[in-house]
Amino acid sequence: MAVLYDAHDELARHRLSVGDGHDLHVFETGAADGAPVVVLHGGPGGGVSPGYARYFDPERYRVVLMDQRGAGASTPSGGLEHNTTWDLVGDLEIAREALGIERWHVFGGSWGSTLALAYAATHPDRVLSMCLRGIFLARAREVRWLYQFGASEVYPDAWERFIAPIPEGERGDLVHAYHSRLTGDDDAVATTCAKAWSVWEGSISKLRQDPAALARFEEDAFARVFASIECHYFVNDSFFPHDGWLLDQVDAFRHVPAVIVQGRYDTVCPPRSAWDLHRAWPEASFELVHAGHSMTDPAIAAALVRATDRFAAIAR
Ligand code: STX
Repeated sequence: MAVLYDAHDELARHRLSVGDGHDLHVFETGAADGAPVVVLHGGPGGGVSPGYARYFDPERYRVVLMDQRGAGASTPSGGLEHNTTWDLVGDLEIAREALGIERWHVFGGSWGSTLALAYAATHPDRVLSMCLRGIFLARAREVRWLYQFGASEVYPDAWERFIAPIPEGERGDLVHAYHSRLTGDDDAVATTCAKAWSVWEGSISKLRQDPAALARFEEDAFARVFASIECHYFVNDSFFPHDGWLLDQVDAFRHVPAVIVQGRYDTVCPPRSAWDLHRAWPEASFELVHAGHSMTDPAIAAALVRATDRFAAIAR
């Protein structure tokens, strides 16, 4: 991972009350006078880790990392009430203002790309650039691919473990079958299901599977938060007005400098979505690289760092 910058020193750490009982964990690294960038994590519900800062030159960027509602160290942990895409978009504005930032770069992969696009669609004047990876447009076809049929055919071994907690008669709609168990009264069942859900996604995200990286997905606490927030979003069509809504918003942010980095062998968010976005938004650079889904896959990491190095020069 020599392509990444060294770990950054922390500049500041905040707890930000955004209303509805939600408090967000936000921290900053890099240079206080650097170009501001906000890092949007995946899931939803995945949380950020300090390593996400390593995609930025610490001398040129002020990196803002935040755990979205219910995720990571934000509280209430795993909270599903008042937790929608539009709440997360609103939180970005609250955070931006609280930090005294007029406009910022936006960096996000997977669900982080979804949220970046939703934010740019509604607040295009606040976005200096967009660096998007492993594109997820939250369309029904993408959710179906990941949790019903598609990825199942590439990873039949991991899939067997994913469907194991659900009785055969309910496997025709796995997202809803999981949702009822993740939000049900039986704590032990909810934990078993959360781990199966979380491990499924963790098992298929890298071009070369790394057993060590799976450990986090297997932790009870992480799995409960990650699975329940993801499932909550996906049974609600990620709170978009209609399927494919993001693709219809491109005119709002077409002018924003952007790069789309996509792994050819991404089985979590297959390249169809990045391709559809590229077709709708040819102005954005498009890089289809030999990699899977994970931002740590070497070709993805290299492309992301090239992009952030380039965007650092954009005037605020
Ligand atoms: N969700 C894909 C996603 O955003 C459909 C995602 N997958 N794994 C992650 O995010 C983490 C690495 C952040 C846990």
